[in-house]
Amino acid sequence: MVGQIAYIALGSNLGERSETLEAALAMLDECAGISVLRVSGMVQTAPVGGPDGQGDYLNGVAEIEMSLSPMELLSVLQDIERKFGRDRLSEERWGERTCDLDILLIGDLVMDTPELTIPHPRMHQRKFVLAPLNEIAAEVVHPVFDKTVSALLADLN
Ligand code: A4P
Ligand code: MG
Repeated sequence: MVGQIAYIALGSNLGERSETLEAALAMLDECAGISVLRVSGMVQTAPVGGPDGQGDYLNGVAEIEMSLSPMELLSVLQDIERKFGRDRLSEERWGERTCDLDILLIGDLVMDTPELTIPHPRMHQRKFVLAPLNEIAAEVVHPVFDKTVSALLADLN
């Protein structure tokens, strides 16, 4: 495949978290036009924002190669989330969820539309994203801040 490299954040804080994320990665790799190249370790993290009382997350990051458009990738990710029973209409913002798949980076693309903002607008503020991303993409440069992932993580610490 001649494609673009993208990074996907995975999160789950409901149900069988580890099994869910493994299955989501397998589904992603099965999609036409997507290959999962590398996956970080999955780390347990305390919930950031959202209502009180939700459980800890498992978070990780995957590197993929893809020949899809950004919107096609978003719709593939949302299809997978739905297979794990996510129902956005009944969810609170930042509330608990079985499977959250967010696009962090797509090459050095910068875009901001109502449906899709790339790079992910909160990735640089979040250790639960930057720590696993740093494991597999420390030298990748954030195209808006013009800093590597490892530098963004150092700024947070
Ligand atoms: N959207 C825009 N840009 C993107 C993008 N780059 N990737 C739109 C994916 N989606 C993007 O997403 C809401 C809408 O964002 C989508 O319809 C899409 O068109 P969503 O997944 O339905 O909702 P969400 O994830 O709850 O919202 P949001 O605001 O993206 O949440 P965050 O900021 O991702 O935070 N704490 C820990 N420890 N670990 C976590 O994983 N996650 C969140 C969610 C909060 N606290 C957490 C964690
Ligand atoms: Mg999301």
